[in-house]
Amino acid sequence: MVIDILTLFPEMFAGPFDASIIKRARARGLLQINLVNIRDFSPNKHRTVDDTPYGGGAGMVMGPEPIFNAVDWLKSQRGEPDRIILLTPCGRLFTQEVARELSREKHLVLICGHYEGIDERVSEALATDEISIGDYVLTGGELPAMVLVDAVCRLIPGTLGESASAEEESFSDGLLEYPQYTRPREYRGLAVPEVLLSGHHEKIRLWRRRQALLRTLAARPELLAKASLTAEDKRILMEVMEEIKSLLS
Ligand code: 4F9
Repeated sequence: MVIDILTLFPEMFAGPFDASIIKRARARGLLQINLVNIRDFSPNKHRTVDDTPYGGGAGMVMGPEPIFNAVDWLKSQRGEPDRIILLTPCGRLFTQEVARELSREKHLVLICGHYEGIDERVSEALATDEISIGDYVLTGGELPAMVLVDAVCRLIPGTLGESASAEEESFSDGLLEYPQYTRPREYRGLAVPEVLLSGHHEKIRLWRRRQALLRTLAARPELLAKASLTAEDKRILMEVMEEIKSLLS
């Protein structure tokens, strides 16, 4: 996959993209990240990229020309991208499902805005998608772009290596993950649950599933309502409800 990132601050991306899974994916040629400095496409000799808003108001607005020019240049280099994504609080919420959808594409362009906002014509006539990573205001779209690249990268076949599977993890079945433990068996008086030391694979599987269901019910009940539960899941939840009833009687 090729990901072109348009930003006024390419230096922000150095750390996160040069470590761990993303570093390995790039080294293996599974992911090519290309940082494009929007300022290089300014239409004037002062290299400005922003201006005061029409109609008045505080702050500066990023103008359309540098962003349209940068995308035109990218298209001339590599052809039409699959998606041109603007990171903005006005976008649709980024979820694991959106990450999965984007991981099937070959070529993404991400546009990171800054200042008080971006000229509306970028979303009107250039972007194919607008994505928000959550309901908070940041100083720019750079951190959201990094979040998107991280979540998408690990879904590209081959990036996680032999041992790990993206499908076994949180959200793949709509539930939170069960608790994990490693050595030592007891730490500061805190013991590892006995069942995990038993070697009884079926008991362990059932315990983990129950924990995942209980955790999701307690912390994120709205996820449980949306999850695709098996007959076994429903039986486990019924048992839990019976246990709660007997506690209250
Ligand atoms: C973008 C916040 C995407 C959340 C961009 C200020 C942003 C954002 N998700 N905030 N510029």
